[in-house]
Amino acid sequence: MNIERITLREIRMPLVTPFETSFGRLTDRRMLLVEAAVNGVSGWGESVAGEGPFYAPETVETAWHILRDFIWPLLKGREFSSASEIWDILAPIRGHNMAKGAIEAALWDAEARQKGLPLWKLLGGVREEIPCGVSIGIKPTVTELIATVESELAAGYQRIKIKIKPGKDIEPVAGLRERFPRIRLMVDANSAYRLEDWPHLKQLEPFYLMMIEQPLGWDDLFSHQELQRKLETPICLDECIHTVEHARAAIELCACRIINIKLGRVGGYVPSKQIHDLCQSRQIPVWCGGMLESGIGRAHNIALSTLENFTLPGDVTASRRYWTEDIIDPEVEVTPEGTIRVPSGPGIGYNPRIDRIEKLSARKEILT
Ligand code: OSB
Ligand code: MG
Repeated sequence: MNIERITLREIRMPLVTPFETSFGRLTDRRMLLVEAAVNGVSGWGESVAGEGPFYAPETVETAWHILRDFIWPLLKGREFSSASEIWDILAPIRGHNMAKGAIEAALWDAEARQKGLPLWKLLGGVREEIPCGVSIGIKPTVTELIATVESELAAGYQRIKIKIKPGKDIEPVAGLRERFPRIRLMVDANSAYRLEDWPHLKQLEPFYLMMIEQPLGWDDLFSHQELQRKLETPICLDECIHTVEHARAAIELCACRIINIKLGRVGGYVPSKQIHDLCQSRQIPVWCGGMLESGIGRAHNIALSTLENFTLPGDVTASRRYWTEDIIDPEVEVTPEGTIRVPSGPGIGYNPRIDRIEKLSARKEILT
């Protein structure tokens, strides 16, 4: 394989409803798309970097810069036999996983298209249908939250995750549990608490949550170990796990009992699979996180979720939950049972709508 050309595009799309987390409120999404032209086919990837460095250190701007000024010079003119080699080729660049993950995923899509295979099969996926959960942003009132949960359950989703932050935690969880005693429920704090808050977090225990996602510092494994010792509820790590080494440390320290894998956060399919395999060997279940992706990133999350140890429902949902009109054809749909049927076409199995993508592009750069 040889990359003829990379096209970077930045698209902007308004969210159907604003999404609030402990680190901010989002009404629009800026997304960097990578199109890689490889021996006559196009592969697509999406960088999940946000507009600001508030979930992780990278931003749309840093990802663009790293892709253009450092990643492309390493890849340009280089012969490789499979996308599985890209992660090692990019090793001289430290960090910048969201930039690396976007191009790596695009090259996996290209390789699968070239071979006429669905990407999930090329990756060794085992599941033709994936279980889906939803992530619900912080709502102004418990009444609104309950109404939202009601409609997501009616749509079929198998588990509910709500975002929490100090002051918006015990009350919404208690309210939901009272109304929905039997649903699979979890919370995500996006690092909004400190270890000293543990007695407060302890108050969540009577609500038998499936897990508490990333309660403490975004890079603080040690405090999560201390907290997990004090809690019965499993801790799931998201932000903290950006390498397989961090995953190993988290598991050995017992800093978590579940890991959320995001392609962008860890740098692509090869590191995702390494973390997946490590977790599987240690009986740590994983699930696929989401970053409010457009259809391109969403399609990649579906492919990733077919790997064997993705046993818990992920934050992988229908296009219409976020977008009035997605950039892929067909859009991602969820069955009444709360699953997504994995597509059988080549590559990611959804077709990028190039006209629409071009129209939405605020910026474009072709690297040759
Ligand atoms: O922590 O999982 C997170 C969105 C943006 C940044 C971080 C997170 C999220 C979500 C959304 O929870 C999940 C989705 O895409 O549906
Ligand atoms: Mg999270």
